[in-house]
Amino acid sequence: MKIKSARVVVTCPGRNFVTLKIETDTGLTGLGDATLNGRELAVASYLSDHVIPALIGRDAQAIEDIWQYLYRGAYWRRGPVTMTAIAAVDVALWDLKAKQAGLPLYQILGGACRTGVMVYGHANGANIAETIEEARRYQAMGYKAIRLQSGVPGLASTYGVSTDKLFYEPASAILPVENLWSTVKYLPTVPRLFEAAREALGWDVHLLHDVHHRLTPIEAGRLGKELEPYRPFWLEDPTPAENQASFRLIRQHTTTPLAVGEVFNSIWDAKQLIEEQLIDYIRATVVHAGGVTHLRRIATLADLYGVRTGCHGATDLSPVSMGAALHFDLSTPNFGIQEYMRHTAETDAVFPHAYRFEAGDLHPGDAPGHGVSIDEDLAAKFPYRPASLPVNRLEDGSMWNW
Ligand code: GCO
Ligand code: MG
Repeated sequence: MKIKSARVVVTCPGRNFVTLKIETDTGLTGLGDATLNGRELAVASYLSDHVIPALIGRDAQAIEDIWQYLYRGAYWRRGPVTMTAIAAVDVALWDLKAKQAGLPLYQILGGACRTGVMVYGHANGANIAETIEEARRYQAMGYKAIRLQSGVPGLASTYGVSTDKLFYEPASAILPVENLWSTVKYLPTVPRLFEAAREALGWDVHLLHDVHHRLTPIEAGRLGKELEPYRPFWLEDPTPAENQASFRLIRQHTTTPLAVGEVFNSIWDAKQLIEEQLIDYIRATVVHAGGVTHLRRIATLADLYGVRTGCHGATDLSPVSMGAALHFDLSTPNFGIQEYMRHTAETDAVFPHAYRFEAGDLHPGDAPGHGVSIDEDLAAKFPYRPASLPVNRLEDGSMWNW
């Protein structure tokens, strides 16, 4: 089975998605997601200008060799653009291999080792009461795990709070919107939110929270400690993770489980965090961390150290990524949880898929491959629209992490 052609499809059914479609001489096609929020065209160019020409004529079954060719063969290794492009090729090739075998991808990856993939949904509101009302809606839909994000008194906006409750989308204007941040205002609100949530929702539901890289390590230690009585499932991205050793400081102060890595693109970003057991969940995803091939390597390392997976699954990851992630989740022994932000009806129509939600779990379905396709005629009706993620400033005007 040789690669005959490949092309990049950019579409915007509500938000931008970049998809790689690989066609083989046997007539089979494979799909990979190449979406990098706010940097879509950089990956599209990397694929069209540098990767696709090198793929034509190769054996589509040689997934590992092609991965090594694109990774080792690029003198300028790693980085989100390169690794997202490699991921798109990798996922499309796994899709092809499973289709060729006539099996759902999870069977090729070793078979199911659980009955379903536990997911968490996003409850958010302008204040604590609204967030809890949302969380009740998620509970009623059957979710076993819910992320709580609430507005902060005194701040006009904050990460994770949106008007459109099911489809949070932070990328908007052509140039980044500027948000204002205050750690002093934020810090006391989270324990209050969790206290109110436990009172209203009980203890039978997992509760999560995303700090979105905004604290210093010692502030993160304090927040983790203050949340301990409410038994959070995890505290996510408490601080930026370029300095992996800084998580030692957080660990010294709290037993609240930590989840990190949605922005990671390689095993090297997480090596120390995993080997020193500084985190509990690794958030790397198929699309931004080099595909199924590389994510499996990260998960295998994590398994040695008792770290479980908790793959990123925001709406900027296309249904193709969600499909591939679910096959990975179902067949990975140290799976922990999968993030699941629902896509809009337009997005679901452009990407028909076999996965389904049932009683708090997602299941990838049993269609051959990863089970997600693209309706290219419909995709063409939604042309690309430039959009950027916001930036953050402190109240004195200095730049901060968004
Ligand atoms: C999450 C993430 C997202 C990111 C988004 C950026 O935990 O789901 O933090 O909401 O902000 O994916 O593109
Ligand atoms: Mg996050």
